[in-house]
Amino acid sequence: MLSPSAAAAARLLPLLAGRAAAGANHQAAAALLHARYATSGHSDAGSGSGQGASGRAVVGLSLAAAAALGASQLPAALADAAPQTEPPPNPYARPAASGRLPQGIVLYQYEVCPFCCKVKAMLDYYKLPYETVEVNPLTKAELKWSDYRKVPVVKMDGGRVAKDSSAIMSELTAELEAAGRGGGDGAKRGGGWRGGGGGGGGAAAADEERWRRWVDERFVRVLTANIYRSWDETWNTFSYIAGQSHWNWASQQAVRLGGSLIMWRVGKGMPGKYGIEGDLRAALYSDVDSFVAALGGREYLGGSAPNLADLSMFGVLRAVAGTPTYNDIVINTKIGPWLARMTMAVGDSSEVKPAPAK
Ligand SMILES: N[C@@H](CCC(=O)N[C@@H](CS)C(=O)NCC(=O)O)C(=O)O
Repeated sequence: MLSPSAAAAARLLPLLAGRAAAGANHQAAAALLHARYATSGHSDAGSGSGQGASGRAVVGLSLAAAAALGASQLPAALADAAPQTEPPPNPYARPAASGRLPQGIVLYQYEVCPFCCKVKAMLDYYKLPYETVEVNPLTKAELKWSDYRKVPVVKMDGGRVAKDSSAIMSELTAELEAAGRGGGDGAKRGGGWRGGGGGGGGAAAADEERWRRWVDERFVRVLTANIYRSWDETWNTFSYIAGQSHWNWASQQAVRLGGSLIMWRVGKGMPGKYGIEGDLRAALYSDVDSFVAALGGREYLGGSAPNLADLSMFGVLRAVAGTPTYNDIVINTKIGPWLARMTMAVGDSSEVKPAPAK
């Protein structure tokens, strides 16, 4: 079994190199996190396969990568995280609304974490302005104030906190609905909910919840296993990630090589651990097409406007945009038209960038 933080690390997708906002230290820290569980006997595959010399080599390499990147927080890297406070038991249920539309939203995130990208898709769609804070995955220094040690975490109204991507989305939706802006159809137009998959109860709500769970519990895993399916793809993924960054050349190469080595190895165990049978790409295409089939001719799962299942799926896919896996999905499945509609519907990011310090 993986420790909770190791298991979560396995779901980081290309976090290891963090696409944009993360500094070089963050990437090195993430590399070490992966190395820790990949070599601790907590095989991601749960196979208990010997880690031995190759494991030590991976650790060595990631340490080298970390050193190249100037990581300064190695001891903290190996300290176990503080006890986690669990999110609500059913993160898919809308909690009671406070009646106040949240202001001053701050999203604590890893740039390419699929769960964080779900929340961003929702914030962008509803045009709720937000700031992001990139969290160091090892020290979690930015989350010092919180007893919950994963991302995403959202702070609103100067103090109110929501944790877990699905719980955050449910809570924000409850507030939007209370303000007459939530749900499926009419959401962006300020109209009421009119039969989308939102909070209206009944079959539509059950369907929305079922697909939200599916994205979290199945699709994220199949997608992750695909990104690290082969050496070539892992390399391409990290080349893309490094290419998106603003790091210097040496840092880019270190992350590219160290990240590829570690995640290629971890990725090999994912199908077994997650119970993904057969060819990984075939499983991915089949999953994507089952989502498209669920549309049943509608524009979105939510009807004529996206619901939370649409936004979750879109956010997770957007987390890997630019990777070979993403391109293959677009080419080999029927998701294209829905993706195009979602891109239009979600529109520009509503992230507010703080003014650069003078
Ligand atoms: N169920 C959670 C999962 C969040 C999660 O696993 N986040 C990962 C990043 S992708 C994380 O914070 N891992 C770091 C750690 O556990 O130390 C959600 O939907 O928000």
